[in-house]
Amino acid sequence: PTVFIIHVSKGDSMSEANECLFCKIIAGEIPSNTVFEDDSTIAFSDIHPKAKVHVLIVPKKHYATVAELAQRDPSELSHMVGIAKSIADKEFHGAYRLIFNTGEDAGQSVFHVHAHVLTGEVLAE
Ligand code: D5M
Repeated sequence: PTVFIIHVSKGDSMSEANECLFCKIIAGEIPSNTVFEDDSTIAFSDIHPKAKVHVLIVPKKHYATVAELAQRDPSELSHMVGIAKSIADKEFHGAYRLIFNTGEDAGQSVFHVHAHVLTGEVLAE
């Protein structure tokens, strides 16, 4: 008999697509207020805004954390930083705060890497 070995490890898009909230947004299965999209990256409004403009920038490929992204796809990380700048240029003369919560104890709740861009107003410290 023919034996098929299907290898799905944690982190593969095949398994994550079924469970990951941001993979579902990227797939269009959950609606979002998209403010930017290209082949590799999407940006949409955070549902619990912590500033006048609060956007999440998300690579379409699933990486759990910014550390994993930096190691496996550094050009995507720098692409995200460029998108943050262009959002802030449009919204608030290029002033913005860029946050990557990393790990549950630092407040990461969605384990698909995302940059929080806070802008649109003067930010408290
Ligand atoms: O950030 C995860 C962020 O994701 C948090 O600020 C809320 C936001 N969030 C959760 N669900 C949605 C949907 N459906 N649309 C938009 N934004 C969402 P973390 O750094 O992982 O805590």
